[in-house]
Amino acid sequence: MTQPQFIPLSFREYPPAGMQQRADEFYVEMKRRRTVRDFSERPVPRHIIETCIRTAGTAPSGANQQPWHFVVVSDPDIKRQIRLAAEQEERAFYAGRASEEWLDALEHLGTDASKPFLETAPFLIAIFAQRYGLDEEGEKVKHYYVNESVGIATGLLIAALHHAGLATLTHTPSPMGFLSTILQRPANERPYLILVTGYPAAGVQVPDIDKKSLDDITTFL
Ligand code: IYR
Repeated sequence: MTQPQFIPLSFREYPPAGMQQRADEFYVEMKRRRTVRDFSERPVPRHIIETCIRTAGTAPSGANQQPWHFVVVSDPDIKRQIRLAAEQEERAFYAGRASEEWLDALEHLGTDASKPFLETAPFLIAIFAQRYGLDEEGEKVKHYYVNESVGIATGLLIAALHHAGLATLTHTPSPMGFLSTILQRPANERPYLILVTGYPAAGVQVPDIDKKSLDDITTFL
């Protein structure tokens, strides 16, 4: 075993008032975030996406294995293939694969099997979870807490894109196996979700829903 190496922590402390202000400002910014389902075709510079993915890549992960891969799709032809495959699954979902209970739970969102945003939005970020890693010899390396790790990275990516001034949609057609085929991903990777991003379409409206209160989501002991 090699000895673990340690370096000084780069940590910033703020005076209490500064902490409160930072916490407040971040909350105000994040609560403006809404899932958008209607995107503009306006292009977005690729380096914005690159920086936001770098942010996602700072996420903590099980044993620091960083079990994620981001496939950034802007090619119209590949976007079209994804749209067609996703809509095929969604048609089966809405026409009977989903239970009545599930469809009832979705009703207030007004979603259906039509997914034009998969072609309109300038970028689809397909996020893959690496169920296991591969070492230099191609041997399997066990990965820990894969779902948790990729979920945290995805959360950071959503926050980073929002902070940069872009709208997002977390899209999870189910099943999503077609993504591995279209995007030619290796067998150790499983599609996790598609993060659709770009500018919202002009005049877009969102469902009139709100978030639970602090009391509803918290217990202090
Ligand atoms: N994947 C489907 C259905 C859907 C499921 C959930 I859970 C949502 O929060 C929203 C939609 C679709 O994209 O329409």
